[in-house]
Amino acid sequence: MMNEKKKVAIIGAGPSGMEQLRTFETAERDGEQPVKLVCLEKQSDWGGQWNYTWRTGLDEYGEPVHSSMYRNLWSNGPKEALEFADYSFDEHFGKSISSYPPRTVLWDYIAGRLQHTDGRKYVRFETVVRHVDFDEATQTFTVVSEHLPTGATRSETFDHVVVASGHFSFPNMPDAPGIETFTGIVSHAHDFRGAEGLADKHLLVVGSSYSAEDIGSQAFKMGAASVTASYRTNPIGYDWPKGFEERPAIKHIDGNTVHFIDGTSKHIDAIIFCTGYQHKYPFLPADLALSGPNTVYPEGLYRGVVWQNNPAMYYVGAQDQWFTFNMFDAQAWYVRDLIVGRAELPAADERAASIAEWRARFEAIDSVATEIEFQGEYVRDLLRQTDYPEFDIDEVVSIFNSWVEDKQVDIMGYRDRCYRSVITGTIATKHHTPWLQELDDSLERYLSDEVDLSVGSDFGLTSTAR
Ligand code: FAD
Ligand code: NA7
Repeated sequence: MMNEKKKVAIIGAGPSGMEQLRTFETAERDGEQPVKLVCLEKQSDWGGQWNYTWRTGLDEYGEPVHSSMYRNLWSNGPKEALEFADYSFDEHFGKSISSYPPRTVLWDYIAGRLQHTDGRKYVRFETVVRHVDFDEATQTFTVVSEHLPTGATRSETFDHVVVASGHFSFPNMPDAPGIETFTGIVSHAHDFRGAEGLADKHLLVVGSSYSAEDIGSQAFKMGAASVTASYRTNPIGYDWPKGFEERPAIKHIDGNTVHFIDGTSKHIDAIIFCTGYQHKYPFLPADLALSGPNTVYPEGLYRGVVWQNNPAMYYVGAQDQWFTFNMFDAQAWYVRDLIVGRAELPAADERAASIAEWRARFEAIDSVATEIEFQGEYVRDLLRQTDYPEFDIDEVVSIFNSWVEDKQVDIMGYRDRCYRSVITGTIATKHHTPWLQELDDSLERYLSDEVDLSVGSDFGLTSTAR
């Protein structure tokens, strides 16, 4: 019994789950496989959010559709800010590519790191986790899962559970007075799949964060008659092109007329609620489930990954995200090291003190810049605990800050900017077609050498890339 390998379940094979797989796969290549590993993934392929589906609502098995991504989605931040430190874009594509690739290209990159490894053998696809319980007597988790095509259920025990099921899937859908009288289409960003159908329509997006900004921009690109973004707290505040404007909160809706709290009103054909997502883990009992708002330092997680009330359970990717893939890597490396005993878990009171200290720093965040800085410090702290390859976090923070400025300068042109990789030093290649003119988002078109620099904005090289 003493020498038996620990059993570990990873729930979800999105980027976070795949990165957790990578940590054990790396150990295996180094000649050791310290655990018995199973990854349970409800979709038929890996990639999580990046695994696009045309479906909305329920899937072919009646399960809630996971991905909130849309056909024409392009990276909303520079790829240089998320690059894996142990697998560069240059290595994957064999050439320099632009800083803001479309969804298909990023999926290819994420999958590419595991493609030539044994990682996939650990994943049970089309298998949804139904329930997780912890038994105090045996100190093990029971994980009940269902193989969706056959309906076969399975109950297994594990020493550790890594929750990597994402938190941008269950819509936060508020009400609005009179919305039941609205005759156009009402939806949430989770179900948005493409803006072509919004051509010539007057669109209202509710919210003032990434989804409102990007879905509004997609609609503008595809020829919407107008785009209005309604904010609750602060406007997004960019210099929007003609036909794109911001208004405060909705007061009430009367048929196709939307009234705002500043006394103005507007004819609207379609409303998309871009009002964020809930932390929802329907397979977890309350004592194991993270809840609360989408923040860069959720309550109850030591070093952002260890469930304080039961430190045999971990969450990867549970934070709001500036850093993404490189942060998930740092988290996954640390989780692996805790599981295999390379890193030592402090006692409960020490962990509580650390959580309190980070939460105090989190409460002091008062601007976008300090939030980015905070997340950079968080990733740095994790990296110090592991042997994940070092990368220049200060430079990534500076890339994020330039990105924020780029959007202020030209919200419809920021994706044409180029940054320098902090991993390889390579400067991104300017994409052959400006984002606003590019209507083909396929991998093939993106990687083709066709050059069309005659149209669109020419923003040039950013200062950090020089
Ligand atoms: P997810 O990608 O959500 O993956 C979770 C996985 O868990 C899924 O495969 C799901 O099927 C599986 N799962 C869930 N529940 C169960 C269950 N009960 N049983 C089994 N499996 C389960 N990030 C960027 O870096 N750049 C971007 O441009 C960007 N754009 C985004 C745009 C949108 C619209 C959204 C929603 C997110 C975007 N993100 C972006 C953030 C994105 O969430 C992360 O890049 C990344 O996908 C998070 O990885 P994850 O593995 O933590 O979660
Ligand atoms: P976010 O970033 O969580 O933002 C949610 C937005 O919705 C934010 O602007 C909120 O305004 C707004 N919100 C929330 N509730 C309401 C109500 N009741 N009324 C009006 N506005 C509301 O979600 P996103 O979907 O934009 O982004 C999530 C991920 O998807 C992200 O990682 C991206 O990369 C893509 P607030 O400022 O709180 O007043």
